[in-house]
Amino acid sequence: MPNFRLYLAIAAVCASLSARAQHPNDQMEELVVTATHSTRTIDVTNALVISPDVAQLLKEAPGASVNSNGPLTGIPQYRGMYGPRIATAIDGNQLAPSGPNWMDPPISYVAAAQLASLEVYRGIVPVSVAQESIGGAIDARVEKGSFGDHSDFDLNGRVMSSVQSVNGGYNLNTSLYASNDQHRLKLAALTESGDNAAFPGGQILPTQYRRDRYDVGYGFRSGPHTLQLDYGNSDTGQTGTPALPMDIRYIRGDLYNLGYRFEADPDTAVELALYGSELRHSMDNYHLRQAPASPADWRRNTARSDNAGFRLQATRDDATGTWRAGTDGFDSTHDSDIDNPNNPMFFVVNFNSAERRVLGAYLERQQELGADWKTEFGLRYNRVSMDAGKVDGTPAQMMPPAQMLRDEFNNARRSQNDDNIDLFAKTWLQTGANSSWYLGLARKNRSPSYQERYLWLPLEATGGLADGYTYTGNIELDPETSNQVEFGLDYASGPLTLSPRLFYNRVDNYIQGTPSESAPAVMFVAMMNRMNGTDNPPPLQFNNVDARLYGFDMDWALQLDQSWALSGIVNYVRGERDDIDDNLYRIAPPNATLRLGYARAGWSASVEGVVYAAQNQVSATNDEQKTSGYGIVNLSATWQATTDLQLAAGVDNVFDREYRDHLNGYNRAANPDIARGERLPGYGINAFARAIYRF
Ligand SMILES: [Cu+2]
Repeated sequence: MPNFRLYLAIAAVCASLSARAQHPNDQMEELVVTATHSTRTIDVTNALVISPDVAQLLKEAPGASVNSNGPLTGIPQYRGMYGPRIATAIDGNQLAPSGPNWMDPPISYVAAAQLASLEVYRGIVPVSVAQESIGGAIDARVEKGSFGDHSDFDLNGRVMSSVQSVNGGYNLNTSLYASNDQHRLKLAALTESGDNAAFPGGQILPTQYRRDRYDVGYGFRSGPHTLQLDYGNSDTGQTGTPALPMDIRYIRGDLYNLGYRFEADPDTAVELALYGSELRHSMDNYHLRQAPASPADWRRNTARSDNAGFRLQATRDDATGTWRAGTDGFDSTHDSDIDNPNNPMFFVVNFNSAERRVLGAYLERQQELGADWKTEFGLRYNRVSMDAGKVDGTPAQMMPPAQMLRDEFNNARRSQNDDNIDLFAKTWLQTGANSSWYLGLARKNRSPSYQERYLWLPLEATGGLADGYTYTGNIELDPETSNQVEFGLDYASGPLTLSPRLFYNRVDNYIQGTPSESAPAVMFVAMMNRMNGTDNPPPLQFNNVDARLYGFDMDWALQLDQSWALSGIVNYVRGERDDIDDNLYRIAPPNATLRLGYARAGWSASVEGVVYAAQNQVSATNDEQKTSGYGIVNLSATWQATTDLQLAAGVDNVFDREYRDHLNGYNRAANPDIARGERLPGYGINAFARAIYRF
């Protein structure tokens, strides 16, 4: 474990520096481990979730779920939308995954132990928050330390460590901050790994994982100017993704950020960010899972994504509200090449410089319309430009249908431009001391992903849909346009708070795989079946259809007395096709969480029940399997042992219940305990412990 040695070296430096540090008068860690919400966002930063997958924290927010394809590859779902329909901002910056199947969703580049905050926007997302936010937005802020108030340097830091039983997983993170009134420096190191996870019927193969991460940050402040430089290095090693046809060999990322903030006067600020990332990835179907019997079927995929972006925003406060105006750009370029280590002749150029560029500008206003009435509205224009280079592959040199697909693709006009205009308006009306009514309206767009436009050969490279179908793209796709309305109430009276929301979302040109009408694509899959003795279904093609998503979600809390409290979440969403009689694929079933908590000075404990209904509203187009309902019970406790040391422990799935999470994919790897094609089980009983030490 060479990286572990580097981790220990950094941790030792941190520890020796801290020994000389002045003891900061830190705020005590919040003992409450549930989510809290404002009118705009739900903050899940302090949730006690032990998973290495940050996406799992989102389940603490009403409306949010996770499409999981492996231990590190949770794809956020919000109100039935997922993947590129949900914007993820890391310190405001975007990132496009290197994996054509989203083995590295943007949120996987957030280290849970280094979070300053993790928020899910509730419902309609303001246009200043993200370029494309048709289905929602997640805002992750990384802890950078804070400037001091005198010229001497203060040193402080945080060590967070956890272990869990279900996979023997551990996580160790050390962050060190040194700052005075002008400079702040951050060093952080993370290492984590785990073995294959257990479920009541055996093991889920392969679900081992390992990841290391290093971060350096430097901030400089002088008068009204603040400058921030950040570099992060993320290194994911051999990690299973049993719901996908291959497993991760590595995902290596370099992430860069340069931020500048100028406060012209107390009411006016200008912010500029320049950022980028270089992500390198390889995956295969033979090293973590049982290799295909025929050496001819071994596959390795090497992929990369190069991302660059900027944001320029001006904010001005006045007596009745705030103006926000800005411009932003994000460019990502993707390459993906498939080969076979047993056959040097075999190759497929899967994506060749597939580029997607979004340039945007927006204007947004928050306005107080009186003591009881406030509103927020805005307008954004995006120009989305996409292109891709020519492709080739051994199949196209040997099989006429693949040759036709290649030539058709290479001769097509692949350059595409979309002009998208987003609008939104939200308003809150306070009625009496306890109730605030809410109404939101929006029109949002999403241009196709590079997979949806440029996947030329029938393959499963679909941004992690994991439905088992091969797909081809469609260069001529139109952007999705959604018209959304949501309505709700925020109520707080004495011991009771609740915030129900009803939403309806009609999506024109929703991008969905439909049975392919491309004769060469259908012939290619049929020929492959004859050659390999397989019976893969005919391919799908990404096409524009119509869809609607609607439902209800709510979080609530009831303080019973000084120590006891009840709280919970209720989620219900339906996703339907509007053009034919079918359901949308991979939609979270109705579910509810009920938690009973006990808190006293210094410690707290909770028992939580999570109940999922069956999902029978499945997609016939994607041949989606139904899933039965289930319930599990989780226990946790937190103890503030000293001002500086917090200990927590718990047991998830206390009764070791065997269950199937509808949003887990189907098993694709050989496993004596789980048939191929069967939906992957949830983890069995998991005891865990976590310590956080501040110095
Ligand atoms: Cu991959």
